[in-house]
Amino acid sequence: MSDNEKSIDLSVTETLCVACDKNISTAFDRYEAQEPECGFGQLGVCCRNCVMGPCRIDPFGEGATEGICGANADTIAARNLARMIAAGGAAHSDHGRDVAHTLLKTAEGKTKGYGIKGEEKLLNLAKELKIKTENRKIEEIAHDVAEKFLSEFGQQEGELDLSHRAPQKRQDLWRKNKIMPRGIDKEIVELMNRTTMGVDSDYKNILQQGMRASLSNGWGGSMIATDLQDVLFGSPTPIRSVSNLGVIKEDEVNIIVHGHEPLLSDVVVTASQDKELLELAKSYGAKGINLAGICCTANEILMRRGIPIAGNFLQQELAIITGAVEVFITDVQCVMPALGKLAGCFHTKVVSTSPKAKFPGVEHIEFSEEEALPIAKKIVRLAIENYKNRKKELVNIPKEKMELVAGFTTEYIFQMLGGKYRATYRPLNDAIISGRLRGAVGIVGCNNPKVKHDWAHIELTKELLKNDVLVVTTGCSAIASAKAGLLIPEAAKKYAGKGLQEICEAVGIPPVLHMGACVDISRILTTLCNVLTEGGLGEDISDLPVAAAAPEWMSEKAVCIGFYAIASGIYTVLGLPLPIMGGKNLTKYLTNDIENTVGGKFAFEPDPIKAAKLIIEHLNKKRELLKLKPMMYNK
Ligand code: SF4
Ligand code: MSK
Repeated sequence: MSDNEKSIDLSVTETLCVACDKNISTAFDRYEAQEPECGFGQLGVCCRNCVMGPCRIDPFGEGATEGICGANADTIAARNLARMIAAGGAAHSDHGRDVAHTLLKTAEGKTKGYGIKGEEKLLNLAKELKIKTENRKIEEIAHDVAEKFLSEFGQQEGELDLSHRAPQKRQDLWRKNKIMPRGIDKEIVELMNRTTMGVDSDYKNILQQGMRASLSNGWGGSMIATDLQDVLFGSPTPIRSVSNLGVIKEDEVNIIVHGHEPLLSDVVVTASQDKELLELAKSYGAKGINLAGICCTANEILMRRGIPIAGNFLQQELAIITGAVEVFITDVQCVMPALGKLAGCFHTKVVSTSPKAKFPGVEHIEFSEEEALPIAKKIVRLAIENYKNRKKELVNIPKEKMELVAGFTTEYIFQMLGGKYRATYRPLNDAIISGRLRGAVGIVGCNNPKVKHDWAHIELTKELLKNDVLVVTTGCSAIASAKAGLLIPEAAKKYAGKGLQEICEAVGIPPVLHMGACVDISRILTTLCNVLTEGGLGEDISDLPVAAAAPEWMSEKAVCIGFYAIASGIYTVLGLPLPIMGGKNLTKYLTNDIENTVGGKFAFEPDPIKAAKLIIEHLNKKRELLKLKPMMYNK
């Protein structure tokens, strides 16, 4: 495959040429080295859950039709998939736990570099959790809120508090089908237990627990992460910034943060603006300190502090290949182990910070909440001192960069539509009811070298905009949209159908709303709850003309998200199939029959235009069932 075929982003194809000249391999090359793919793994029919195996099922029925224990293809594929849900849910939920823990320590006055910036959000949360607020210090309230959420990780029975944000009908459906999440860790542990050798072998029963574990993430761990980050760092409001590798500066000390948790990246922002460190940078001949981010930690500090985005998942190695990055800081999730070796070709120091995520050949400076700011300053100082080692002849910074507006939250959409004093979702509901807007779609998820980088995200997004569909986005898809110029209000005129254009112009918003990092998909869920409460669009999430898509997904977290989306009643289209196709009954169940139980189901469609067609048909079907008016402009 030529470099031009690997991405639609010029900054990527240019940097891949540089890598090729220098004989440096990236994920794009390593993907090609893996071909042909292992068919058994791809179809989900390889099991290594015990050492009587590994066992493989022949998808053509010519060899083994069951494992040594008698597990068939559906059981094996369901167990493998369930373990992906458990791992993905564990990642997001552990993120939520860390944030709750930091809030607790901050409330106790035991951290350096944090405060409670989102007091209004905290008070609303306390009210929701029935925690007393009158005549109490804000720290006392924060302490109780953090403790309450921390207790939900180990809770053994009952229901997760935030699941009660779901519409009544949805909650009843979860209870009836025994998928209402009881405790966050409990659901993950039970799923791991059920999928171990000789426990659950009924694929539907396995995925019932899969859904419960996924819901404990979507309406638990992830939602806790989002809400408590807003308490600690403040709720985002729309903010302008810039994206793509062109944000890296030739004459400044460049620091890249990559990973997921803003606990570290937020204090790095503070440290990079420290006067003493700025002076130090100047004394080393740099004009300043330039901080930029990759993946979701980038989305976090973009939304709250306007820090530029250097790129999405498949650009992490490319940032180092620019030759102009002094320090590349990582925390957890989506960090390629390749970075350490790659940095050895340049002056870049990769610094890992989480005790949970160390990398071979990488310097480790351990992060702790108690000493957050001093540690962040130490890392920034390391970057400044490394500036002198930059090799000018190795510097190749692509010029591509694009303006963006990010930071739309559930609360902000409420205010933006109605104005501060009569906050309401009414205009949004009315736009859907009147046929100006067909519906809304969440486009989320990663990049994957199996798909031309960013291509599926952008083609799908543009096709939906053309058809008067409002798009909300998070994660690496949001970054793809940013780089393609879809996150600016002017994009409405260029890409949106007439109805969507009218809405965007009236409210002054882009046609694609950046709602944050992967954990912030929880913001999309709460927005849908508010739309339902506003009235006129049914009683349950599954009634709404909405859908979800992950056109270039790769992570186990995406599997978990997909499951909580369908279990919340949302039709979800994946650009790459789940690795289950060897289990024919299981595949039929997840792409068809499960809709009768939870109102949502999966579809797998690699062609983004065909995926848009499937989604539009789904939105039209929901509009018909709600007896909404025909589309105003775009039939
Ligand atoms: Fe084989 Fe069954 Fe063991 Fe899996 S659990 S490796 S199918 S014997
Ligand atoms: S960072 S999970 S590559 S979206 Fe959230 Fe991007 Fe996927 Fe990681």
